[in-house]
Amino acid sequence: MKLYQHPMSTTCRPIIMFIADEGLDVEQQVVDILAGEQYGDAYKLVNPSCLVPALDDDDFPLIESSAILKYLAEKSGSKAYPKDIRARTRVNERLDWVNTNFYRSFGYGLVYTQILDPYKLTDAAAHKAQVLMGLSQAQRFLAVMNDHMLGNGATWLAGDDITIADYLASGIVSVGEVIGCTFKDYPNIANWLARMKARPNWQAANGAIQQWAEFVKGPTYVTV
Ligand SMILES: N[C@@H](CCC(=O)N[C@@H](CS)C(=O)NCC(=O)O)C(=O)O
Repeated sequence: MKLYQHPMSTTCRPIIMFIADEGLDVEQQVVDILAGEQYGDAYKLVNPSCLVPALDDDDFPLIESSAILKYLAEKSGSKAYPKDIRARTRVNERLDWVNTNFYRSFGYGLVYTQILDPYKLTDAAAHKAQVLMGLSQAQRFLAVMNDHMLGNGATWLAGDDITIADYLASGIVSVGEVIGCTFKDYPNIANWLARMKARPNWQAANGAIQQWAEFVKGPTYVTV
């Protein structure tokens, strides 16, 4: 089994950490997305969308971080993807929510509009409005995660134990650290992220966040 990944990628880091935490035997190949390797003919055969991650399990190709996490967890019988129908559906629900509402508003709306050129409007006034709109949408969904999903003393996003929803979500929440987010108004999120960061494989799987932060250091960013 082979994972095509890049260590800075928001959607690869959760899989890299899950593989490490579960001790899975998965070969990993870095696709240099900073140099455009994802658009080369060789990688297009792996993922025609030219994005990482992608998995190849004995000629079964799979793209999409959420699907890859589910596949690896199911195949390895991981407790992080419970078998009980309601518990599993709760995990699926959280994964969908994180991957759509939350990633769109926080990742694409607030973070990427400030540090990734393809997502920035070029007109300065329009860009400012774009970031403020991202901020307001991000705040809306951060409040849901903080007050509802992680409210009432919840330790993890989808029940009493860590699940693959926590892996995916922590990859996305932590990309906020690239622009200096501290989540000070969202203490339940900050504490949950600290729990994820205390896990032994966090730094090895997510260390590239600091590298990315160094690359984009300088401007004052709009943060939460
Ligand atoms: N929905 C996809 C998103 C994958 C994605 O956006 N990957 C980014 C890295 S986080 C990428 O490969 N970017 C390269 C590019 O846009 O050229 C997933 O969850 O796997």
